[in-house]
Amino acid sequence: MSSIIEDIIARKIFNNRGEETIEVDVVTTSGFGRASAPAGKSRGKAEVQPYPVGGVDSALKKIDDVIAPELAGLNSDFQEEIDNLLHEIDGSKNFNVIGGNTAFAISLANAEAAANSHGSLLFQFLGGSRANSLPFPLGNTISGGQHTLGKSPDIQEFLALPHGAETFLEAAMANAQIHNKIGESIKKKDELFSGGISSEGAWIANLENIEAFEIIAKACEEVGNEYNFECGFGIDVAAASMWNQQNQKYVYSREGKERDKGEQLEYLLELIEKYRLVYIEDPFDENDFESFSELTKKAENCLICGDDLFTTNNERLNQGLKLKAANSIIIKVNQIGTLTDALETIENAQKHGYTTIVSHRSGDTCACHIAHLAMAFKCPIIKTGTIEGARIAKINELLRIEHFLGDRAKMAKLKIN
Ligand code: 2PG
Ligand code: MG
Repeated sequence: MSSIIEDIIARKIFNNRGEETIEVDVVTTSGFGRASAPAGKSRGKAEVQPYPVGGVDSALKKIDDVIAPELAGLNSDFQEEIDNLLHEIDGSKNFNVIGGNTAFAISLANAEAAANSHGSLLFQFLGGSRANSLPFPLGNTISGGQHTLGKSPDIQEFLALPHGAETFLEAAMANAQIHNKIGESIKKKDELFSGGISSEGAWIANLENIEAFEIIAKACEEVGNEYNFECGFGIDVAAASMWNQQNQKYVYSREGKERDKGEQLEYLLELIEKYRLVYIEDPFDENDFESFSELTKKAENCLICGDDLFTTNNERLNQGLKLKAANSIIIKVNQIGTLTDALETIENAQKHGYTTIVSHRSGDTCACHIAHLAMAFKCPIIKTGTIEGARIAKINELLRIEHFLGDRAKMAKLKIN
């Protein structure tokens, strides 16, 4: 078996929002890998630049003219070498020459091609034969903020986490059921509700924040009772998109309220207590490491997670570690560019006891590499939707993996009380 790169083929495809994205095939002497890049809507300011000037077309040209000839003949087994070469070809700090999404698609397609060349599944190739822990699915059920238009909650995501499930199948079933029950509750509350969903498959409805909390709390409790295991829930505040730098307040436009840092902290602590939240992502602006640290100190038993805060960037994580800002981190490989970059961040986070959560993006394709990355790199949570094509592709891949592993499959260890 040989895994020498013979060809790199890149094309334009579309994500689930109908936006152009890049797809890359890596062909080796005895294998093949394919990956496509997702896209964020509420992007962190420290993320790498997704495409060069000229967008996807210009990225494709760079692959054909420069990257493919440079990579041809290399061994796809040496992921780090390939990823370093992508940095070298780019030459900038934030991939603004070739584009972070270009680097992402090549990097992931290469990993898959290497695995395939050895007749291995991606998660086993990257994680070894002991990679048998399934992540818990953190599933978006109600959308708000920048993921919606018009009247909806200010908070971007209301996420179910069935952390008491004993199998991935049960967890995925519980999440789908919670989503379903939420839809029924919204319909009862608002007869004009017509069942709209966001690009992540979560309900879009005319709800106040507090109504969304009540509805998801009830659904999680009912489904938890039905299945006889704990179904918790949490939120992605995506607070950077609410932060008004000028008057130093978080603007809750739907609620008609503004909160300064202190009020935001109090508000979130009240929500944690009242609804026993198990998860809060991006509770403060992406540059406010201190407030993250304060909330982490005060909110025991709740995962306080940095997404826009860290942008999968190891330097930003190190900044956070010094202040003990957050206790968990979102991993989106295309925030940083390559698999090697993301792995460095994952290892650093895990070494310091942070819970690592591999995540989809709001604009996504049916590619399911994140399912394999969660398995390979022992991330105990995968953040994705509960329904919808691009989300269910990831859920279904984990179901295939669980089925394939049979008796060896077990759920990850997750620190939630
Ligand atoms: C987030 C994500 C995914 P986006 O904020 O966590 O849910 O959104 O991909 O738009 O950055
Ligand atoms: Mg987020």
